[in-house]
Amino acid sequence: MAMAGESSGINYGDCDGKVERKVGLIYDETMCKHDTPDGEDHPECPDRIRVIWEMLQLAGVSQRCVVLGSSKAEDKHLQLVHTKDHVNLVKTLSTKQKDYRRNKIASQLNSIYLNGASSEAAYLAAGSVVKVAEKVAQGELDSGFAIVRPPGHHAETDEAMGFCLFNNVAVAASYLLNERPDLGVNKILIVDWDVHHGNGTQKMFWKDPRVLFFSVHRHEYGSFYPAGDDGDYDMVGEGLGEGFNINVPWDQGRCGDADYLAAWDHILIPVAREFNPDIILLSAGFDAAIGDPLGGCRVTPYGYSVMLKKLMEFAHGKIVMALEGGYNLDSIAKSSLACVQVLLEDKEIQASSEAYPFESTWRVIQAVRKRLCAYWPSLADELSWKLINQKVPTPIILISSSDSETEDDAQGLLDQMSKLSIENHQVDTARTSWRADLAKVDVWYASFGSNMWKPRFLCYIQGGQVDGMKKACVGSMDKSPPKEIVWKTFPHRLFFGRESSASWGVGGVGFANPLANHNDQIHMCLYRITLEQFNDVLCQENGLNVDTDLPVIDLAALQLAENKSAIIPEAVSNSWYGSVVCLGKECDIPILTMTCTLSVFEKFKSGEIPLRPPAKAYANTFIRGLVEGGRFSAEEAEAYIDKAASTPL
Ligand code: Q9C
Ligand code: ZN
Repeated sequence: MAMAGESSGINYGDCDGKVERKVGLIYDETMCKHDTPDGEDHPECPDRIRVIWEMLQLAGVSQRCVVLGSSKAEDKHLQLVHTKDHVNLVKTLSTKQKDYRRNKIASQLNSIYLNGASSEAAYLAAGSVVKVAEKVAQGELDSGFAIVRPPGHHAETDEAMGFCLFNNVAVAASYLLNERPDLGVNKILIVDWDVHHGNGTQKMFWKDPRVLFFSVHRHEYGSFYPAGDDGDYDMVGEGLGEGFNINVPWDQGRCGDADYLAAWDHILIPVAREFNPDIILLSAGFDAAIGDPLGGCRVTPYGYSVMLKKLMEFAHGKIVMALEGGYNLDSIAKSSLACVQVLLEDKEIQASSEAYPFESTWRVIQAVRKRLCAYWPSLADELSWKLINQKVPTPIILISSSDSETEDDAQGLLDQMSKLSIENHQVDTARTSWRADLAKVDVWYASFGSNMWKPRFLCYIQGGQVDGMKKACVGSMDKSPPKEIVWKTFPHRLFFGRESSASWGVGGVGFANPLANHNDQIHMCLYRITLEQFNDVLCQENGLNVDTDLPVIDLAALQLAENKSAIIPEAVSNSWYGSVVCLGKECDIPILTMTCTLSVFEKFKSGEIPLRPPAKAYANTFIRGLVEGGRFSAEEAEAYIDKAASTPL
């Protein structure tokens, strides 16, 4: 029997018989003892690593990993990146009698607290990252996650700061390069996705071409912690290390999956391909996560999982994750779980949770590419106009967006609107031209609800109202009927929810999980219509006016949906059918469906939004669709609905 503590990861293989990747984990309750001396609340709290560990256990994921005991760092390894004085300072914090001295030291440092357990925790945090890194480099593990605190990336050679005592990741990198030539690690990529700049790590490898340091962080022109110019994009390294330091400094604080993935796709991934690292160390702070009280950004667990997955194509997947920041307990637990699932290679990466990068994101990405293209030729090409203009704001959206929480936003909105009236001419041109363009492109609209009944769907094309509907549809501008109809099944989950809807009254209506799952099956009726018509259907489904100046889904958005499998156009992002999911292709034409966004799906799942059996009239229409389409007998159709309505998500 496996003992608690050292090594429980036995490779049973999964049901397909393929052997799982060996993923190492280190967690040690001793690191929870580092706390504020007076018991005051602090965001960098002991529960941070506890909740992560508990989540991995609850999800049954830690049981599939190789769990290692923690280790204390050796002084000589710490001194590869820190001064002797700094190491001694942290070491001598430990003795009980020195409360007063500890508080005095802490008060002289920037954003540091200390108690009697801080020293031991700092030694364990650094030593644990070293241990995982050694085992991954050695090949004993495929990858690993050191769930440690205190964090490390702000700690400088001779100074603790920003909740960090030793620079855990830097110690591990330096250990591999300088102490273990036998392991053959000559090039290390350090990726720092903590929302703060990894100032300590940057300085430690500033002139070292063996370490490519990449940090993406809030910067806001030097006002965000740690304030100053260090995190700017023109800090590229010096001497032999010139070009081996890459900063992506966000200039505003609301970045999410789309922004981070844009930085991945257009900076980090092409550079990583050129650099070709032997191993990747990940300063995995989760304070850019949605809900983080310090970060303010909006990266979802899905976003983190995609960022990580994209890194796994390098260094034979040798990735060492080390926890840095992250202060929303729920967010860091979920994000960590998503990442470990990726390391175990058992998570399907599907769908997206956000529409488009901010305009400022493209500005930053372009500035970084320009500054670094001399060192990394893959950054030299100009980004296409189409790519950076994929945002589709219309005046209607801006007004209906519930997102204008700050004065800043309100001002931005006003600015945009005044611009619109000045540039009215342009808007008029757009109004007349987009329809003609999109009328030339065909898509399959895949319906899974009442629209499977053709007469009901035709209300969205020709206008009108069938039996059971509480209100009429205006129809599309182009009233031509669908060119073709086919039926197919897809691996998505059908469910019914909401208290009531405008079209059907009291009771649920149909949704599909925006994410695919091979255990699920949904029946869909595919109508071949033009992209212009699809826009009008999407607007009607979401209660928007079809007479918009700009399309909700233009060609660039269609392209994006095809690549990313799902997008959330801003115009419908707050509506029930706010996510457009691309299910694949049929005869080389993209199949699009519309359903709720992933975040709304999560609310259905948690019960925050009610699951409800379908409204009577809705169910009847739904059944007629399946029966008249030749898919099912009436009994089978009813059973299909009953099952979807009674199985929990
Ligand atoms: N006005 C990490 O995430 N904030 N450190 C201090 C002072 C410090 C964050 C604000 C934030 C440190 C590892
Ligand atoms: Zn941070």
